[in-house]
Amino acid sequence: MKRVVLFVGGVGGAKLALGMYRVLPPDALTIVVNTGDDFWHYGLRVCPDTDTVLYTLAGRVDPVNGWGIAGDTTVTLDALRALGETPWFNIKDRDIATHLLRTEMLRRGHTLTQIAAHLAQAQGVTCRVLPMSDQFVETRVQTREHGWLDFQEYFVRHRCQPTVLDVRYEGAEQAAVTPQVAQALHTADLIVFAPSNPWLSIMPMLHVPGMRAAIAQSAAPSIAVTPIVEGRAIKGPAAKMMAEMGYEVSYASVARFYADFVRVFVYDKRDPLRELDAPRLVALDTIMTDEASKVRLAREVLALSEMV
Ligand code: FO1
Repeated sequence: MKRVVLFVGGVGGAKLALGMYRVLPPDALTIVVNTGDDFWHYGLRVCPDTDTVLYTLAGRVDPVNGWGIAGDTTVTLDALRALGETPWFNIKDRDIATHLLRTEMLRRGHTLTQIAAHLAQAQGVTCRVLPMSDQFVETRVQTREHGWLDFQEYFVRHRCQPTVLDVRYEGAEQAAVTPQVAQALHTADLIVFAPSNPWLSIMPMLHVPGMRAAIAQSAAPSIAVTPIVEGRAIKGPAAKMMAEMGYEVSYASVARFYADFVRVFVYDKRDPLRELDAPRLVALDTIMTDEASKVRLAREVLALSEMV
């Protein structure tokens, strides 16, 4: 049995996570989730990427948005509006229960890792879903128009419209790799980076002190999947951000990002093969529109581990 560690961000990463979850026995799969998008909102600790992965694997995710819970209601948001608030982040009623419980468990002294395990178990998710760290790390985005913004302010409030100048990961220096993540990497047979935004989803995880070393020290080879196809991001602001930060908007830029720690880079078969020294390039159909395509890509990525 191959033990796989999958690094994921939000909606795009959750698609490959679901494919892997369908293909692998649950104890062979560990999903490490970005928590750089986490923030406080109306006194609640919200962990969007953790919840997106859990709701997706539990079969509860809103199929239109790819985040939140299918069929959720907006009674609380409407009540807030009636009280004169203009909430810009759509936390709906059932989703709020998750944030309430997480916030209360934090108050009782539980770690993010323990809370994610509890939320997974309560929703019937049987693989391990591990936050990248138990310390709070918060991604901040420097924009031309508004200066430094919290990630969700940039992403949701300003709809990724401001021009990105820089990104930083606040609190990362004080964070640490959890024993659970370290153990999973130590015993892994394969490490996979999902098609998530390199700067907003993967980088926060790599900034946790010890994470790069744990990946490097693992005997497992690493494979990354492109989030950029035909010069466009499958989802989110990756392509726009890359252009604003001065990168060529192509899978080649993302492959270069991974060059020093990934052996194989999966680009999309719709794109031409480029000349790169490293990593080794493999073309697959990376577009995941339905469950069958998620399962197919997961199988094909796992099959690549035979050649790395
Ligand atoms: N994304 C939006 O674009 N608008 C929202 O109002 C929004 C609310 C939301 C609530 C809970 C949750 O878990 C995720 C939510 N997201 C929303 C998605 C989230 O901002 C992003 O998908 C990730 O942080 C990026 O990976």
